[in-house]
Amino acid sequence: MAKFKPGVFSLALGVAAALLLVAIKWLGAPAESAAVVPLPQHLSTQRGHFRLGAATRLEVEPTSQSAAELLARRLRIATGFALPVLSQRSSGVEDAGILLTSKGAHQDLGPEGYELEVTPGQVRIRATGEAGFFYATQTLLELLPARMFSVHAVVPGPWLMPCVRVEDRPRFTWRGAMLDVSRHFFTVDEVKKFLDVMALHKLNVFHWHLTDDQGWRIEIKKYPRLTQVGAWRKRIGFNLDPKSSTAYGPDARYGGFYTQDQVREIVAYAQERHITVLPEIEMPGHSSAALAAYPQFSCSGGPYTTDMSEAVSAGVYCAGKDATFTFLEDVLTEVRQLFPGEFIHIGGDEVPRHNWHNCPLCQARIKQEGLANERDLESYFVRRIETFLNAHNRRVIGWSEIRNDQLAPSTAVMDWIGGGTEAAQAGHDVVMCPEEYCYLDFYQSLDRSREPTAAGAYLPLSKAYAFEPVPANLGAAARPRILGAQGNLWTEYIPSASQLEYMAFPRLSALSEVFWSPKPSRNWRDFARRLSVHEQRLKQLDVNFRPEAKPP
Ligand code: TNX
Repeated sequence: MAKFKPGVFSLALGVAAALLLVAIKWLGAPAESAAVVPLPQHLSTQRGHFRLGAATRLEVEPTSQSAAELLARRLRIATGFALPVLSQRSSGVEDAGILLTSKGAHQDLGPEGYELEVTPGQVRIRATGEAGFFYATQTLLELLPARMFSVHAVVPGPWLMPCVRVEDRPRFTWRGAMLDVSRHFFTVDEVKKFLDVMALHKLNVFHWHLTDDQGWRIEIKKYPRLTQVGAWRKRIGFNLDPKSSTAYGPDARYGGFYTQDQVREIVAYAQERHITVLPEIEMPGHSSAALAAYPQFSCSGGPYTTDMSEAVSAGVYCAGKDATFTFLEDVLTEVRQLFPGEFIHIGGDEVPRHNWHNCPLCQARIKQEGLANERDLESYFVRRIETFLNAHNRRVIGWSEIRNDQLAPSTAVMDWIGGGTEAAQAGHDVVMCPEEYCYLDFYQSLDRSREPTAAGAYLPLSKAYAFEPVPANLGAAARPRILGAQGNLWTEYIPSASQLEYMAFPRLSALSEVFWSPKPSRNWRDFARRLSVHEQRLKQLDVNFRPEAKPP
């Protein structure tokens, strides 16, 4: 047997290391240099780089124009380059450019899919529609160095992208994030920043929880008291430090609201980023703010208040008065005109039905409609609103509790405490957001002393990443009914935008991958590697994320 010779061994090791270095250089960018979140369906890294420079041109056709213009605007902030966006016919094909074309795009990419090929001479994006072009540009940005996401000033290059071939399309069509602006108010600019970060994660539904017991946040012209009274409370509440928020009016009341012009501005801003805004108007429960303004639509006639420090029961509309339905239909008429999406969310969770038990008008309604009890009255309430919205070509979506045997076939259920499987089996579309995986108001650590006060439970990043939206007990035939899923940000304990970002990221980054990427590609270690790069992007974007990844 040959004797072990340390000199020969270290020589061999040295040669091997040198060969490896040469191989890496020869093969071009190592696979590690592409750290896209959410992970694309297929991504392979090739040799070499594309260098973005002041002379790079963007070549477009009408369907890719808007994505290219947004990209050019974004690139300009960090690079200082004013890249021209030119229609394909007017520019030479040989230019070292970024081409966004539908020519040769596979039809099976679907409306949101894209192909992206980066070679040293050209970046070629193919898609069949506007959303696909937009998502390609989000991936392209993530191929550039993280400092590309600088929001402040021009920073030094070089701007190299590794050569890659990407073929990508989402797993689910509903990839959402819910923001509760009732418990605490967030400004238009804060909402826009949230939308920007959503778009980077290829999320496409912004569920805007606009009304609840503690605040009504959307201007309704026909009922001005909703915002004059319902948008404000005496103090911050929830035992929070009054200084933890800046949402105070000139009279020191706490709260705020969006004018209809501001709502339109946000809807348009979201639309440009391929995000549908889903408005939620809570009913019949969670309605104290509306009832503080218009107590006549409650059973008792009030008083109600938005101020949690006073002992008033949670609000519920009176289901016995026709005037209640006229009021809600008027509100929904204005809401419908502001939001172009297919769905309107009508809440429906946690209805305090005991009020109805003691109300003569509700009891008369039960009798007159041949209903068995208050649970049936709740279904009647949903059905009446459903009929109204369906007649105006809108579909209804509501929380778990709205599920009953008589739901309109087009109504969708948002599962937070179960019922998703049953609803899907009964033929309803379903969006999954079970509390234990999707509630971003839960603690991120078991060491609560080092965390801001949060809702009681615990949802670590790794658990969010392990979420599976399709319920295990759902038969294959009903699986397509699961439209997708979303992360929910309830804000009882989140009084500022920076804390909102701390709770949302990176757990929403993990969820975005659950919603977008193929299930078999889910790999925690690989995600953790990409997250260390992604966190640098979030940092550049001034997002106050909770650091989770080890430095690269
Ligand atoms: C339950 S989730 C609620 C919200 C709270 C949340 C706190 C749902 C439909 N209703 O009103 O904010 O728990 O985690």
